[in-house]
Amino acid sequence: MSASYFSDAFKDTRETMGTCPFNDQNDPVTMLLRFKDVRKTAHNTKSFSSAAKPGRIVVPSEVNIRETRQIPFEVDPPEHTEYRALVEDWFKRPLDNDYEDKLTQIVEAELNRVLQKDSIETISDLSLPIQSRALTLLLNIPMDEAETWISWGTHVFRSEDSDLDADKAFILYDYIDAEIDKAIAAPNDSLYSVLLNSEYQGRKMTKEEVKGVLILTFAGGRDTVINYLTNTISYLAEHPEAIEKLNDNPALVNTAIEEFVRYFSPLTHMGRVVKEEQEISGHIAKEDTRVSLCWASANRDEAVFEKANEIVLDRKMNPHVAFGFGAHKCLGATHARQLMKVFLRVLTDKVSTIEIIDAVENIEDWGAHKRKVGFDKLTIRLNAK
Ligand code: HEM
Ligand code: EMZ
Repeated sequence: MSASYFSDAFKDTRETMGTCPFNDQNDPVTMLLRFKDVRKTAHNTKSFSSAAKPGRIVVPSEVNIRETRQIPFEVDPPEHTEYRALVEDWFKRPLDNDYEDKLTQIVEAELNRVLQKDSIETISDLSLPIQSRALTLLLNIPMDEAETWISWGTHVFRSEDSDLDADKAFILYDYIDAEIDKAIAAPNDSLYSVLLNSEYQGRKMTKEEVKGVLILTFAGGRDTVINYLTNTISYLAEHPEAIEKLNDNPALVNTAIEEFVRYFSPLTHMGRVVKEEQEISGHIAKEDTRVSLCWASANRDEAVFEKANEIVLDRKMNPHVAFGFGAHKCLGATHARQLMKVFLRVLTDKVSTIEIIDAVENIEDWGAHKRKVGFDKLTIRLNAK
């Protein structure tokens, strides 16, 4: 089996049942696997709520490691709409030419650095540094701040031994508290200060609300982006002809970034708490139980995607839900897409072939289903043009 093959882990259950139970820390969740059900449920924020106890809509649940509500992620309309409006424009800044130029400089510098080496470990030597440095642009803070985040490792809530690591999570929470206090003492042009100056329902945002936005910005955009970059490298290593095609045809990059994110679906699923009992593909979703929207399964649904298990770089119709669907669709998607585009452009410009030396897969365990989401390690050699 090749390193860049990511199987459709939910295929049989999606086709025969449509849903499947997963026992998460005694708060069971029913995973919704069909594209149609995932979109319909994501759209119905009245019956399927995100505004539960903080951490409860995440699978595995984070109720034991977090009290701060992530904003706007763990809020329902109409409150969600007002919070989201406060940050929407800020999260569109990646479309500015200046932002794209700076992203290009970051990716070029990182690739130039690793091209000098005989071999590299993709996650620690390339994906994590690029993700972290790029995030300083989104927060509008000095680039050297990324060194601190790089030292934290890949996932802010996870460690080698455990999916939910409270000690590690508190490193991030304490860091954000300190940064908020710094921005109060010396206001600047960063996201921290912009949020501290924003008004929600006619009053200033509280420190706790600002912290909720920042935790989400750090957590939501970290291992998703790292897996995207790393998994794309594994594909290009095993499909060297794609490197040339992408380099010769800039328009192909636009469809390729969507296809990679569909195929890899870096965020497997996200939960909702049932507010009003509903039936979904034969499952009776009872009040106060959880369902999850399985983006990864929906994105391989053959009722919607032809050749769903293949990467088709120029796929024309691609209504994937890798960035979610409806009110909560990913706020970081503009940043992620710009980074993915720049990354493909710069990489295919500088590199002719990529050799995989060693690959250790990262397999998520969803009970009956084991899903490859990325790598724990991907050692490669990059051959410069
Ligand atoms: C929401 C995926 C990158 C910030 C979401 C959702 C998905 C998703 C599926 C919907 C969650 C739901 O409906 O409950 C991804 C993927 C990424 C990515 C696959 C990378 C390839 C980022 C980045 C950031 C970010 C880089 C910011 C730094 C957010 C935020 C929300 C969100 C703030 C919540 C929006 C809301 O509730 O209104 N993301 N994300 N994401 N994402 Fe991302
Ligand atoms: C939460 C989530 C956000 C959660 C849109 O997704 O990403 C997960 O990786 C985090 O663990 O807390 O931020």
